[in-house]
Amino acid sequence: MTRLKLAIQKSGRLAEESLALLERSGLKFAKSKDKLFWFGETLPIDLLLVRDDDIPRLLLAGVCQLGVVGGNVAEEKAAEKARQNETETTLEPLLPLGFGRCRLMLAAPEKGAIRSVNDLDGKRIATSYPELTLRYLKARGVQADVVLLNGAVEIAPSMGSADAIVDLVSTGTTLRANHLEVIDEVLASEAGLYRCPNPLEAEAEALIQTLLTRIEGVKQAAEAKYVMMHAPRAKLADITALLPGAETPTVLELEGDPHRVALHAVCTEQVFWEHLERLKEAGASAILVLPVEKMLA
Ligand code: PRT
Ligand code: ZN
Repeated sequence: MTRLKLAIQKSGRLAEESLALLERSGLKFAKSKDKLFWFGETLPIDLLLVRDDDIPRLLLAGVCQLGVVGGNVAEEKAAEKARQNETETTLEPLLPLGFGRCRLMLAAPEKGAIRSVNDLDGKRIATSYPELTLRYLKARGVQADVVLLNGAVEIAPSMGSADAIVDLVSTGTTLRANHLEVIDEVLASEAGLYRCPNPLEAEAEALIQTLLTRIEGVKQAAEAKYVMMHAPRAKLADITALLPGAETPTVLELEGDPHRVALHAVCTEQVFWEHLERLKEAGASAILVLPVEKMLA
């Protein structure tokens, strides 16, 4: 019987949401005491809980077939492989997951001499992402020294050990606290489901497809709403056009009222108050918006 191993971050920014997504996709695990290996009880997919930086290597080595990791970490590994001319072994993203969003940014001291990437010639850049930084500089024809730091990158300029940094930013608070400002974006990142590069036997590939379909369903359902309302029969086309991401709605008779109908539709995009206000203006009433728990298109 084929079993797959899926690696997720053990603890950190991606850990909770990775596990929650898998659980919403119907995966249940027998949790072991050491918290490193959890046996999959509902699908033959076991969990490996590791440091996020280890995930690309585990996938490339075929120890795990699947992994949830930030695009920044996956791309850093891919850039390293590409530089070593091992392009045939890059990591393949299967699906972006919509959480862990951040941006890898070039930043420099506020109101300093560095205003653009072109001011970096001969300068020192501190980063935990040397490969992505080198790739970025090379693409712009800039020659700078890349200083590898595995933490506290943001203090390097004030310590005098670098002129600029390339670091992850989400809210920007860390940059502001260190009197740094963004000069340019190097990479936009979010968590993704990645797979090992080598093809697997048919049963394993089918299992990956099952997981993908479920995760896609969970992602869609997270935004989807079931919308119900009463509407003038004459306004059906107008009202349908106002529903965000809706397919053909279901139309039901309203007992004793030939001019109005009940309209039900699944909206696959977010439904805001503005949408409801416009529906009301178009003649709809008794509008209800319900959450959708699961979807299988
Ligand atoms: O122990 P392990 O190695 O598994 O974890 P880790 O400490 O390496 O990673 P962790 O948990 O901090 O981050 C895991 C992943 O979350 C990263 O690889 C990114 O894909 C994603 N992510 C999203 C972030 C951020 N947002 C983020 N803001 N990772 C790090 N940061 C840091 C950033 O490095 C900087 O120090 O947060 C600081 C900036 O945040 P703001 O909000 O002040 O801008
Ligand atoms: Zn890490």
